[in-house]
Amino acid sequence: MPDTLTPTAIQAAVTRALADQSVVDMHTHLYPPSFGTPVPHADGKIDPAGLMLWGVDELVTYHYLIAEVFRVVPATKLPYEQFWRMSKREQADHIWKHLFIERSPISEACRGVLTTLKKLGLDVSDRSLEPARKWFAQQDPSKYIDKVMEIANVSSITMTNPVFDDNERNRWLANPRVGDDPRFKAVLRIDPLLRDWPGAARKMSEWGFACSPTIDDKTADNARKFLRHWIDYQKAIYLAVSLPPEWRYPTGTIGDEVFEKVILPVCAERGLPFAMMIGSRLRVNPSLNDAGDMVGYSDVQSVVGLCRDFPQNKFFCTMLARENQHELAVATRKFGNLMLFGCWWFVNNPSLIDEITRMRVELLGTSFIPQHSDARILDQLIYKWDHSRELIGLVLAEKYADAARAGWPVTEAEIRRDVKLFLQGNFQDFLAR
Ligand code: FIX
Ligand code: ZN
Repeated sequence: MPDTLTPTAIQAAVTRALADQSVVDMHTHLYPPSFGTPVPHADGKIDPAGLMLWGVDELVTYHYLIAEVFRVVPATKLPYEQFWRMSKREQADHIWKHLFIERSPISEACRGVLTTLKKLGLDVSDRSLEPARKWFAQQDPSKYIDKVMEIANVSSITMTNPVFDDNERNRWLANPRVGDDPRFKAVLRIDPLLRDWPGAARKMSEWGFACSPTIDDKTADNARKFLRHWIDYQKAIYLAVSLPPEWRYPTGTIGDEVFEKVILPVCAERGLPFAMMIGSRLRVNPSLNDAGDMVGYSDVQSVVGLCRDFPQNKFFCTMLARENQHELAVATRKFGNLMLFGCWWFVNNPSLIDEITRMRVELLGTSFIPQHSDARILDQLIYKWDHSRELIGLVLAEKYADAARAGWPVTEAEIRRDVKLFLQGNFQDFLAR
């Protein structure tokens, strides 16, 4: 029997295994340079509406931090419109002053900025952003992606490609190869199909896929054609939506038909999973834009209904509310066509990542995907995975030590095997299944 590890040696083995294992990051909002970048950099070609976000000013103006700064400098002091009229640099200076200088940067989002800059070798102990700005301005975007992927030990970045977003869609139409960067994989994001069918039907009709507000056979056929077209165009590896807390299945409304006649048949036919990110209540404070969304308690039984009624379909699922995590983990025990993933957004905090990951290991063993980064800014890969690797490691070390105490000969090789499943295998196997 290979060397069995003692409980103390297990922690070190788990930490090594997690550090050495590259991640396939299954959900991000990141883009390669081919989608353009608004960030000043070495060769200077800036695209104000470019989608590749990176660098210190983008890091500091992450929507998580915009929500936090309006807590300490309310809109009665700095009106929202005035903030949005400021340049990215001025917004970053404002946030840095109020969340990092005049108060201690101890929120998870603030700590994330610090971890990222530190791991890039950028010293912020002088509390100025200027040296970092100078450094980022010298970077080449494509080379910088390689650098960040190396530091974060991420081997593949899965994008989120909302086809109903004009800026995004026009970039695909302008250049069919815009997504052909081997470091990135595409995901067909189709929220309007389930959040606003009439609006989606109107747009698909404008794009040559005639769809009516009701799902008659012709509409269902054209909507399926629309999905097949964009799956091929983007070479999408799965389809995805985010859904509000109120979402239910079945309801007897048009939403059911969109699932039954459009999305699920195409996903099954193509063998592609359908990802449901459930529980985001959008724009409760519209003045905050992306920072204005919040969480709501959602219905796990609707997910159960889909998994039971559509056994030929594969489903990824993550929920936003802490209160849904236990029921969702138990539901996942019941359906092999359901893959639970990530600590999404408002549960992507150390105390909750620990609680949720611990519960999932206890209920699901090694058969779930513990995390995704949801990075919107490239550099965030560094802190999102650094923080999550540490937290996942604490849970795993404890669970292996428990097994060892119960007499199981835990080995480093088997820890590495399991860690590979957690950070990439479970995702890739589910795609291929
Ligand atoms: O729906 C989503 O994919 C969410 O992750 C985003 O919309 C959200 O704004 C976010 O960045 C969460 O981390
Ligand atoms: Zn996301």
